Amino acid sequence: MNIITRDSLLYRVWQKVQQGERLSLEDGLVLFNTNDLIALGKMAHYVQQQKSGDAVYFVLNQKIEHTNICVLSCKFCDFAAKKGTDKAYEMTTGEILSKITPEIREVHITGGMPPDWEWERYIDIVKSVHQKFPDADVKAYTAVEIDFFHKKFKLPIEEILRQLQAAGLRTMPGGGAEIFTERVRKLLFPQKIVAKGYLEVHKTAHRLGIPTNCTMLYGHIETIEERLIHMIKLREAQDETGGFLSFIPLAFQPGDTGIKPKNQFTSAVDDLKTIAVSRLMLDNVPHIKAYWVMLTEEVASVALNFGADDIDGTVGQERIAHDAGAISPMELAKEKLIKIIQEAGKIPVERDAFYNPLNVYSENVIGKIPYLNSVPFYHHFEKGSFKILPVVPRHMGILSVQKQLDAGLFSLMDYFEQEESLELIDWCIATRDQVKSVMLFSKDGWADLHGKKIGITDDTATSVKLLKVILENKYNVRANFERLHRGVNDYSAYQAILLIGDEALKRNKFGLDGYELIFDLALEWYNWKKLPFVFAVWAARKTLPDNLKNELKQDIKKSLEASQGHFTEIGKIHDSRIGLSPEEIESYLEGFNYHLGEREKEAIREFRSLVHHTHANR
Ligand code: V47
Repeated sequence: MNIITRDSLLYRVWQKVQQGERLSLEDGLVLFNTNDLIALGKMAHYVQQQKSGDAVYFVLNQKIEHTNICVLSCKFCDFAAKKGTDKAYEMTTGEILSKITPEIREVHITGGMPPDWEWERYIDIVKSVHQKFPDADVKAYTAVEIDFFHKKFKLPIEEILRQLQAAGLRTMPGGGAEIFTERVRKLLFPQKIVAKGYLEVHKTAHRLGIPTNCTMLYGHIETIEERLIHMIKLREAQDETGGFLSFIPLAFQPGDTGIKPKNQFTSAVDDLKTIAVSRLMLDNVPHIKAYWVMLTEEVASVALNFGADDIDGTVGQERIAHDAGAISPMELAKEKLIKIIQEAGKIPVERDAFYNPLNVYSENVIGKIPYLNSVPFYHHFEKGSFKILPVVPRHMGILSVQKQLDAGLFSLMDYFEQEESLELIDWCIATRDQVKSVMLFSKDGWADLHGKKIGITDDTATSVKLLKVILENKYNVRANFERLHRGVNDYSAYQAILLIGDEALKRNKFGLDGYELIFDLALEWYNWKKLPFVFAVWAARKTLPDNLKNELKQDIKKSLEASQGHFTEIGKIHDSRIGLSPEEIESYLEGFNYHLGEREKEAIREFRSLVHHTHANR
């Protein structure tokens, strides 16, 4: 992509972005200081497109603020009240449940810190919501609240999180980060936990398999440098655990806080810059949220082309921002959210708390597997009539069954299941011998895995089936399988772990602690059958009009031709993300055959018959 700007410093940062290089604090200052807002937005949009394609996510969510009574007195907060005052309120569990309706998919629970609530009451809220609304993911309690529980109830942070998780907590909100520097903390919220405490709570949650969000409150007394320090601290924590799902820059609402004049909101320019800079600095955080409640719908809508790929949700009765004078409505209907996203030229994707796509509101959508081996198909893809939705293979299959996708690179098993409605187009992802990215990390050799527990990736059915076929038919071994969830996992309960995609590629190089043996499933297959293995095939919905099918075929062909012979360039862009050298990436990509030829078709037939005629079919 080409960006024209008269800001030469900005152009230098753009070159780093294109190479996939990590940006420094100094680069961040260049981004904030530029007058070329449009070029900055385009840079962030480029990164956004690489991460999320054309998708913008929203969730049908309900915000619950169970009480505003708070022992803290943070200067920026107009929501909190002291017990016994007119403004103070407390909700019973029954009142909380009465606010949730069956279509809600995420319940976001946060509140003040009252002096007299028992620990059981917090657990009861999570448990009751989870039991009465099992389809709604509970996202509850900020790091500040967790730290408050830890001190008040004298329980270790890990124990608190474990108990909440057992009660039904799925993810955690990012509130309470404010600005990490001590200068700001002392002036605005001296009683709150320090940056280290906030990050420790989140990292502990990540290790337990609870993904979280992270936030930054901006537009009050902080400096630009302090915003960047804040982002860099979050980026470092994410390097350690990978458990942050999204980053939400929260625009300060002055209200009656006295910190700023009542009507002096952040400017739209500052909001858009902050969103764009976050996208560029936080290279390892998957999503950036434009929280319409604090930005207004208008600014949030523009932000969807400035790096943000999430607009939060319907929200339903928000209080924290509105008590401080937010001028946005207190909730938005689903149809309104869809319209905002469509008007921004994006695909509205209704999601769950883990960013799994539930419904896609657009036509001509192509699914894109978010793994390195599919990059040659998409790197030079000129979208024309299509929009691109990155989605892991399993969800591509689910969306296709629901007729919400028109074409894509389907996992082979998903294609088998939908052969009646899908038509193959001439390309695939097939190995020559080894694959390097579908790997079994094991404590035992094949024969000793009999009766053992194997943790398997939740992302695709094909690799899992291949593993079952190899175990049962090649080694006559029956093992027990348990699905891992996306993100951080505790592997200790498993004798072997099946990983795929970039994670497997990384672990293949650096190893997985405790698992000495590493098996390449495609190589196992090749040594056994002397055939390639086809992991994924390009297919389009049979009902897609012929002109669009032809356009798609041309697009794929052109993109693949433009990529082949340029794998080093792709390698340079992706090396830092994957942790492989550009040469290693080049050799990895060269190991694939992308054309669906006769041998690949024979391999598909062989695998299909093994899947159909063996126990592994179950
Ligand atoms: O922690 C308080 C902030 C946060 C004001 O994780 C204020 O998905 C602006 O964290 N002006 C709560 N902000 C909101 C929050 C959040 C919102 C949406 C989604 C998610 C998520 C998290 O609001 C507080 C504080 O940082 N806040 N007062 C104010 N006057």
